[in-house]
Amino acid sequence: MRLCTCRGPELAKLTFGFASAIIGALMTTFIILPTYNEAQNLAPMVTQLLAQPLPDVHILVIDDNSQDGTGIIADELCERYPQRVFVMHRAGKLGLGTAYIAGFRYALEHGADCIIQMDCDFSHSPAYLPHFVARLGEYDVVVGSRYVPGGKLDPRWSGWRYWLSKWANSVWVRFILGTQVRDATAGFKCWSRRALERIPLEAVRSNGYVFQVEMAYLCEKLGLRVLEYPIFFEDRRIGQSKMTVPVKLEAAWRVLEIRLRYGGLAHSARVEYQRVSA
Ligand SMILES: Nc1nc2c(ncn2[C@@H]2O[C@H](COP(=O)(O)OP(=O)(O)OP(=O)(O)O)[C@@H](O)[C@H]2O)c(=O)[nH]1
Ligand SMILES: [Mg+2]
Repeated sequence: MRLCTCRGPELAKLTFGFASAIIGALMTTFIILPTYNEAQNLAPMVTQLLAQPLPDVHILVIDDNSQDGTGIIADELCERYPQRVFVMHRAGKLGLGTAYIAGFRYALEHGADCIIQMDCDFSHSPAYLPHFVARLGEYDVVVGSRYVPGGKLDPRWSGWRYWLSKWANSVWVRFILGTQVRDATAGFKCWSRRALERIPLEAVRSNGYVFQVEMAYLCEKLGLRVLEYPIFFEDRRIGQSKMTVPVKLEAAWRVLEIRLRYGGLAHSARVEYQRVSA
């Protein structure tokens, strides 16, 4: 006699598919894509995003007057996908932080239930989106994390870059701010409306890459339920990084500034990570 062999993985997949279908079907999702010189990445990225099984999805491109014509491509995409793709043109390179704040406000004003922030260089794979959205019933924020079990960095990263990122997350930010999240600099996040409504966006001042850290810190300070979901972080395929050494140094000292501005972290952090099946 054969006992019912455990169909755990299939059952989990089915349950996940069902939950994701239900949650996804009810949600209006806005994807915020800040761009600066992403002419070769933008159109393929939008195509892949629209191919994801998310029914009511809108993409907002926030372009800072890119010199390589990204803004013109964004306008063409708006025409090709009316009511799906939108573009906000800004006068110049005004920074990632203000781009995201503007995008969050726009999404909230236009009825978003779920707001996704991601890079436009394929470091953040669109394939994760349905998985993130499906978890917003239980969590307020889902973070695409490189530093939880199952998460992975592109092996093409140099040892120096790997070390610096790991040190910034595991030592510097944790030590200064006392945060629990393992990938505090993650730029791939899925926010529920209720989470962004609780964060005082007008108080968020970081504009460069440390914006991600300030938002992660506020999530914990406010006791939002955060899930770190392991991702494979691929190095950008085309185009140039805007992450120069001065930008990195500025980010490091700005962590101190966040600490001074908000004071000590109240013990309200509720961070978990998605366990991956072996
Ligand atoms: N609107 C706007 N977008 C920006 C700005 N700076 C960077 N971006 C975009 O933000 C995303 C992240 O920038 P990246 O240059 O990839 O920086 P990064 O991901 O930290 O660095 P890499 O790991 O080297 O790719 C990309 O989609 C950029 O085009 C800015 O000042 N304004
Ligand atoms: Mg990038």
